[in-house]
Amino acid sequence: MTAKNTWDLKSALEIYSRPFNDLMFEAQSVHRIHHNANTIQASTLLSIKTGACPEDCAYCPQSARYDTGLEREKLLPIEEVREAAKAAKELGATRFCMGAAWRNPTDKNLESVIEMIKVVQEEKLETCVTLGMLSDAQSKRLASVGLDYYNHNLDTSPEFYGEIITTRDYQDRIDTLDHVRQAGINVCSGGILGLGESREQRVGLLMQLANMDPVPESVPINLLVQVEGTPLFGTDELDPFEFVRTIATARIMMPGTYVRLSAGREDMDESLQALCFLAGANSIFYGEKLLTTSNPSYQQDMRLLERLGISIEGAGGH
Ligand code: SAM
Ligand code: DTB
Ligand code: SF4
Repeated sequence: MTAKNTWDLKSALEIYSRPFNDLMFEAQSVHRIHHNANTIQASTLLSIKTGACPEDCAYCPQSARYDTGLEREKLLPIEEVREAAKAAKELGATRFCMGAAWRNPTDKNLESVIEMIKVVQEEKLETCVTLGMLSDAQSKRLASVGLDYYNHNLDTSPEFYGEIITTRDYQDRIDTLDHVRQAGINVCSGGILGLGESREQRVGLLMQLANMDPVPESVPINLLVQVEGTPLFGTDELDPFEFVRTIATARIMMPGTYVRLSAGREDMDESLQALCFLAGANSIFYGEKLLTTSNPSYQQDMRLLERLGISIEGAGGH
């Protein structure tokens, strides 16, 4: 048993604010103790229910409250899930993550998703779903079918959270993560940067994640994809070095965790992505689409990884 982490804002901020080269050196040193420095994990995303979400997350193109021109869709037919899983496997992804624009799934919704999880398992991929809030019983039901990961993000620090989402509170998110953890499912939880938050608030998010007991196995760090029609469209762009600092600090605070360079890679050039890997990011979303917005193409990513000498973990033949 390892002791629970008790990071405070002062010590976490001290790390985050070091001279850039010192921070990068420390992050890379920690990274090498806990991970292979030249491999990354790759997950492919599929939106199984798109749009018309009742929540008001100010960054999200899928909220029914904002006119983003998104077509609302019913639950995806199971054969489309199978095809997408096969294609992801073929291209070298090892985990398949299905997302639904729900506040929470009904028990009937959950059974439909379970059929999809089984189809993905048949393709010998790890499974992850992100469906909104979950009850204790629903988490146990997902665990009983062997779901590997549940994604539910804290998104930002508790202090800034109310500026971004009003339809559910921070504690609701923590409760869902507790249910998932108690059920024995691996936890994937992270956040978004570039929402207009302060440096303290970026560090505040990392503190919340790093002080969880145990720490999430997977921490996605998204850069806001600005979508016209959402309240955050037009927000001042985040200094890219602040993004890299957040990744490096996450690596130092959560040494054994997979830190995922998530949404927003399309808006980053390749040198910036390489800096993120150097800072300790060791996972990506791989595939031409995130949930509703675009991601770099397979060819672009393959070329980048080849140029950097990075390979995808566990991808047979790749
Ligand atoms: N509805 C579920 C929920 O909110 O938990 C699952 C899907 S939701 C789209 C998953 C996560 O995607 C959000 O928590 C947020 O961190 C991220 N996300 C959504 N829109 C984004 C955007 N425009 N840019 C970056 N990340 C985004
Ligand atoms: C996460 O942290 N990022 C992914 C996944 N978990 C579900 C979603 C990113 C969504 C970006 C906006 C979109 O494509 O709709
Ligand atoms: Fe709905 Fe999830 Fe988007 Fe929030 S982030 S509006 S809960 S789909």
